[in-house]
Order: sequence, then C-alpha cells, then structure tokens
Amino acid sequence: MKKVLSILLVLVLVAALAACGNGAQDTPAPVDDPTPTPDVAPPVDEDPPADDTPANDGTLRIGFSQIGSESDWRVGNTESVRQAVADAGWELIFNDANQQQHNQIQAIQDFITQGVDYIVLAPIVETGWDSIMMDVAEAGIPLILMDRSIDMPNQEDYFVSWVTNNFEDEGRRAGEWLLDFLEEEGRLGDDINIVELQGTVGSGPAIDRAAGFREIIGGHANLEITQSQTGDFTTELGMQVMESFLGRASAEGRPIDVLYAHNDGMALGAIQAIRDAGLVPGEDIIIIGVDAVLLAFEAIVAGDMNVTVECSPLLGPTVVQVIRDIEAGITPEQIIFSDVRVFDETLSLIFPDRYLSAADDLPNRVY
Ligand code: GYE
Repeated sequence: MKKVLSILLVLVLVAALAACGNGAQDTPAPVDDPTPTPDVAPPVDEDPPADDTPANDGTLRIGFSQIGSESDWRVGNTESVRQAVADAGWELIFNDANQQQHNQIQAIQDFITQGVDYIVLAPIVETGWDSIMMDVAEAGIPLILMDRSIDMPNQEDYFVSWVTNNFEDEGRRAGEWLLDFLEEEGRLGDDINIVELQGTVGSGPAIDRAAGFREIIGGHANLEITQSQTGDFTTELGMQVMESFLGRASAEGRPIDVLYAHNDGMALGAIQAIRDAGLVPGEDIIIIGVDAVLLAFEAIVAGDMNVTVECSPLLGPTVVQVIRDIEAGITPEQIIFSDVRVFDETLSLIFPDRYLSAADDLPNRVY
C-alpha cells in the first residue's frame, strides 16, 4: 500500500515537472492548483503575500509547519526559513504549532486543503505521523523534512529530502570534549557524576544526543550519569529540573561534577539554579550545551559555561535550494547534514584543530 502511494507520489511529481517544462511561461498557474479556491479558510498566515502578488500567479506557495518557539535555536530557524523563502520571491504559509503535535497535523491538513506547492515540516517528535504523511503523499505534494526526524515504516518514501543536523554526532562530540577536558584537568580517572537535561521526550535530537554521548563515555565506568530528566528544551524547565537535581544530589551526598544539557537554553536556565544553590557554574560544575546560541557564547566567554556543540538552525537556504532543484527536475539528496563544530575557551587554545574559540566566533553569531 505504502509503496503504491509512493509510486503515485513519484508519478504525480514527474507529471508536474513535465508539465512545467512544457511551456511554464504561458501557463503561469501551478499545475496542481489550476483554479483559485477563495472559499477555503487559510490557516494562520503571518506572512501574507505582497498586495500585487496574487496567490496563483506562478509564485510557489510553501506551507511550513514549525514546532513552536521554545528556544533561540527555533526562533533562528523560523527566521532563516522566512528569509530564504522571501528572498526566493515565494509565498510562505507559516504555522507555529506551539509545541503540540496535533497542531502540526492540523496545519498540514490545511496545507493540503489549500493546495500548497510544497510542505516543509519540522516534526516535534519521531512517531505518530503515518496517517498524515499518507495524506500528503496522496495529495501529491512534495514534503521536505527539516530539522528533526520521523520514524515510520518506509519513511524515506514520504519526504523528498531531509535537511538536518547530525544529532548523534553532536552527542558524541559533547562526550569527546568531556573526556579531553577531564584528561587535561587530570581528572579522567576520578569518579565523575554527570546529570543530563534531556530535550523533548520522543524527539529525534533528545534520543540521538543521549545515545551519542553515552556511546563515548560508555567505556569509562568512573563516569556515571546519576540523574537524567527532560527539560523540554526550555530555559524555564532547565532551571526547575536543575534545582531538583541539585536537591537530590545534596540529599544523597553525591555532588554533581558535570551537567550535559541537550540544548543551550536549558543549560542557561540551569546556570541560574546552580548560582541560586550557592555554587559557581563553569567551575564547581562543568557545563556542556548544544546549539551554539549567542547567549551560550557570552556565558562561555564570561566563564559561566564550558562548551557548546554547534547545531545550525540556518537551514532555510538549503530548503530553498532543494525546492529549486526539484523545480529544475534535479533529484535532491535524501539527507543533507550541516557541519558540527565545538566552541569553548579552554581546549580550543590547546587543540585549535579540534575545538574553536567562542570569543573569536562571537561576533559572527546570528542566533
Ligand atoms: O537543539 C533545540 C530546539 O530540534 C535541533 O530544538 C532542534 C532542537 C534544538 O528547541 O534548541
């Protein structure tokens, strides 16, 4: 059944591309949206087309289902897509799902009803997409997966390309940095208690960042993850959960040596909790974050945080390139990863080939 659907999707795409090639100039209306549909209620659209740009003048209409605005990373990601689509001169139909999967499913349903030309989806969690993905395939709308992963049978048949970062590698790089740092400090043989602030439960980056980190520290029995809980990728929960980690650590008499936070936002919240507990962040507790947001760079330069592993949210231009390729009849790559770089203010001075200086790169930060 799924194979049939995906073959159908491919056929529709081929037909659409062939039709474009046969006189796109004199038939400006998109082939899969030949008639205007004025009576269909549009979803929330914060980015209306310019007055002189009617909806079906040949301009591509891109439906973008975004997770929410839970972190600076996410805000930077939304901005990157908005800017890239605007630069291309296309129309963006944007929906913020407020961290709710059911809102994302509803938004995609609306995109199908509206007959958008492309759908861009940043899926909050990995599972639960089977039925809506089949609807998209049936509607013949190419879907580009951005940022997080999905997990369903034959998933690769349901998106034309996945523009993302390598979350497992990010976890590995965080683990490697910790080993190098402990070695440098002469503590690699000591008992080290690590607490972990996980991302949103069931999300690709939470699953993969946990796995990659464990893969690296797994060979060191003296490095133990003593507490691990989700902070849902938010600064507020990062602070609250760190408070409870600290409470339990002191009740059990097991001081915390390291915090591994799955994003910088949670690390920054945790820094506040550490201060409130009368400890010195970055010294009493080694703090590792992921994302490389501006505030983390400032915290590293100030000595409050030790390292951040970069995960670029600036995926908009790549998404636009994928759409351009499809429009030109070029098959885009199935998975497109960004580079992973690691920024600190200690090891980068000793191993400049492996780590980069946060102070040096601070002026270049755009999110
Ligand atoms: O690390 C976090 C955001 O999915 C990679 O989501 C993204 C993550 C990012 O909320 O800050």
